[in-house]
Amino acid sequence: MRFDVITLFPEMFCAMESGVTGKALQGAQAELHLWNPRDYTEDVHRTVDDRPYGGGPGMVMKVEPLKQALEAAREATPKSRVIHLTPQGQRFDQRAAREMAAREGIILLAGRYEGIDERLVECCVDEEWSIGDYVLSGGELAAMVIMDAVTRLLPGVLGHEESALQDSYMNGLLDFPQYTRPDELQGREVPQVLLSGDHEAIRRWRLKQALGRTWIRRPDLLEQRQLSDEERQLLEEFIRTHQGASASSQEEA
Ligand code: 6GU
Repeated sequence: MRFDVITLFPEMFCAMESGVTGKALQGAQAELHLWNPRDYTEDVHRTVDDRPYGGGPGMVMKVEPLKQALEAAREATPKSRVIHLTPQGQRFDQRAAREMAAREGIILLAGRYEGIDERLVECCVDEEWSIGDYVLSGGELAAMVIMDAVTRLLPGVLGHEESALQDSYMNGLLDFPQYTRPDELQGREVPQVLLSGDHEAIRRWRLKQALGRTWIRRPDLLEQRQLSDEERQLLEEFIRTHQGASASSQEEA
């Protein structure tokens, strides 16, 4: 998959060279092309910002260099849709990541300052996405979040062991807890079932933990998801032991 990013800070994207995204960029699975509006300026100061009509604090990205950079990217990859990263966009989630991973490429437009001219959005942007309800200083980190989430879903990027199918959210639940050596750490033991070698018991325990955690921490995710008979039964067991445990801790208190 091809990622084209329009950014005033191309050097930030060296972060993509590490880990899973780095491996995908080295292999044939992902490609990254960076387009800097500053390279499309024509004045001696290479100006990339401009004053907002109507006044007020802050600056807006200067139209002409941004438009030129965007047009150059679109020419290089005509089938890719242009995605503007903005807190005003739709909320990005795992479903959006899966959908984007099926595309040949995307052009990610990372705004800076107070944003970009609305007429550029109207003429040249196909989609607007946000990564959450907080304000970042620019779209670059959001672009990298999307690149990471999408890249790990591309065929051949994750090995068998770390398959994305097992991830949190792929099944609509939070992940179960993980443990590694030693089997006792500061008086805390690894749950016995994980040492038992009973794969079916381990599967059921992990599913129960995933359901229980989701019930406690993200009940909204459970409301969006149908439970199988087995899942419903495991969650009921979890809730019973959870309520038993919190009742006895209240007695102690
Ligand atoms: Cl996409 N951009 C900016 N500047 N801030 C954000 C965001 C995007 N998503 C969440 N906060």
